[in-house]
Amino acid sequence: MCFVNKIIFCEDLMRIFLQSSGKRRFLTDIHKHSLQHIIYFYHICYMDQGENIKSLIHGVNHGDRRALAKAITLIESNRPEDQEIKSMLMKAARSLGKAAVKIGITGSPGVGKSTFLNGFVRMFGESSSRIAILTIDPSSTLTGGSILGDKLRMTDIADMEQVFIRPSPSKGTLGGINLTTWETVLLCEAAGYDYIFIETVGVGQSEIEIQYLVNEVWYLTMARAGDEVQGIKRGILEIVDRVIVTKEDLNPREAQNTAAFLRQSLKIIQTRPKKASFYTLTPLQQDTMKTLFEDLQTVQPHPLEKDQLTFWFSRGWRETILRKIQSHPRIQVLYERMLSDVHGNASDYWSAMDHLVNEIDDLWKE
Ligand SMILES: Nc1nc2c(ncn2[C@@H]2O[C@H](COP(=O)(O)OP(=O)(O)O)[C@@H](O)[C@H]2O)c(=O)[nH]1
Ligand SMILES: [Mg+2]
Repeated sequence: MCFVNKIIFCEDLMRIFLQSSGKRRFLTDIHKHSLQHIIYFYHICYMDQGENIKSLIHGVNHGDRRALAKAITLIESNRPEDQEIKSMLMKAARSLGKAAVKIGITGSPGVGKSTFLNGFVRMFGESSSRIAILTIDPSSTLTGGSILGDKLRMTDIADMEQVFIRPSPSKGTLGGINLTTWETVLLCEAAGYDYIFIETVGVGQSEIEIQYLVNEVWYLTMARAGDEVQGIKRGILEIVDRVIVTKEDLNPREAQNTAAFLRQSLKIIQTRPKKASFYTLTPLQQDTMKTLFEDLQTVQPHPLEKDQLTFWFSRGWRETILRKIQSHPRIQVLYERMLSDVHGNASDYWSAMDHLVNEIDDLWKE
């Protein structure tokens, strides 16, 4: 049976199951999932959830990459009905594994982040270290999917036994770091990965927010002329732990100049005691990355700091409240009505907002 037929067969099977048990909730979304995911959701839906989570988490904890992939797929679900099982999964994962060395790789699109990871991670070679690479899927509205090549650039390491590569959806957030990315990191730690590299899209908020997810931020930049160096955003320079000037092969002298200029700038910008380290290298040539690789060995794994956890806690809280309010049927109906009134000039924006807030107040009192 070909793949499409299998999907159709599975869909029919699911339809019968769903209709017979009155659970229709997956019907509309069914076509979005691959065969594997359809079967997986069937399991989640119809088998004892506690048992399911137990076996899934057992797989994750014992290095089963498919179980890890499935667990990540589950936490990526936005469906309200999946939130409970998602929370069961994360509670179970929390007590497992150990802290990994977490590195954020940031820098403008095209600077060479994916190429760098491909070359750098290959240097782990036969070592026993296990490495997870999370790339924020740039298929967001922000980049229009123009830089979809992350995984393509990592062909040298994609088949390495100890490497797990996973694109993470940006979910429309500017720059793409979101709660799911944090939860994915926790799952990778539960799976016992020693190193977790997170490649950001390199634009928008993600450049700054990556600091809440990792032990170190590595900023990749290219050799630039003097004026262009001045254009580098101050925000990123304040938080960066290592500055890496890539594509040294194209113009070694300019690469050195860029590094020197940035070193001077950082002396003024960075107020903390530990200043950033500097490297100029060519991701396509392994020998240029040796020093950085040796320096990585001195980085100790540790869990996120209090201020990092505060960031995720407050973001999670905001999202939870929002979901709760937005999903209330009365709010949903009123929202649609208010929006249409504003479109049709029957109401102004401020009065519409007043109505919505009053409705929330009423719900609050009930
Ligand atoms: N000459 C040269 N080209 C490079 C180097 N590193 C990356 N590139 C090229 O730069 C382009 C963008 O690289 P990519 O890794 O996709 O950048 P990303 O968007 O930051 O992930 C690709 O065409 C790479 O082949 C390098 O060290 N030297
Ligand atoms: Mg990339």
